[in-house]
Amino acid sequence: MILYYAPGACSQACHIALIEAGMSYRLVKVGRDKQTDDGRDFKTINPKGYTPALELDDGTILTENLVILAYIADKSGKLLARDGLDHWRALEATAFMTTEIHSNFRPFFFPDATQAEKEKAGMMLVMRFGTIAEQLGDKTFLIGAQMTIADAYLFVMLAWAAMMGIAVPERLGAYSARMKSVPSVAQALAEEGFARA
Ligand SMILES: N[C@@H](CCC(=O)N[C@@H](CS)C(=O)NCC(=O)O)C(=O)O
Repeated sequence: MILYYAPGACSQACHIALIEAGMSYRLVKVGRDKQTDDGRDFKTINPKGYTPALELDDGTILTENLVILAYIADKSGKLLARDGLDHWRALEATAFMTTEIHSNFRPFFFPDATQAEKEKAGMMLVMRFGTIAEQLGDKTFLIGAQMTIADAYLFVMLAWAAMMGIAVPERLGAYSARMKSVPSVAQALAEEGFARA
């Protein structure tokens, strides 16, 4: 499998998940110019033009973080309870990451966004991270004692919050620091060129 990624982008959640799941993968980096580091036009691979994209062994391309994460969980039997409420809670949390958290970061990456748009999105993010902190409570991971696909996504969203100066509850700061020591997270960071903090 090939994961098309950009360093530090939301594709990092899939990267962490692939490692945690123990699946074999190859990384292909996509630049801002939409060229892959092996010299291809990324839009011929994913016409949507964004990462992550996962190329399966038969050449099929899967896109959308939520779907790629669910695919990795399904194929590996890891990172998502097979059934029971924890299965649905993990999917619920992953959908929350994509629709309520990730989407509110857009103005921070969009060069034409106004200050007012950034402030509004920032307020939403503070509220959404508050909800996540409540859900985390005293647990090690968001859903319980086991890491799930929602944690892989949350880790990346918290890194973005730190980068953009979005204040998050202390509990999430501690969670993020803990996650950095999880071997799959540390490996993904190293493979994407981030020195271990
Ligand atoms: N709906 C997509 C959004 C993915 C996305 O926003 N990717 C960003 C990186 S975090 C990207 O590649 N942006 C560059 C672009 O859209 O041109 C998903 O959930 O996977």
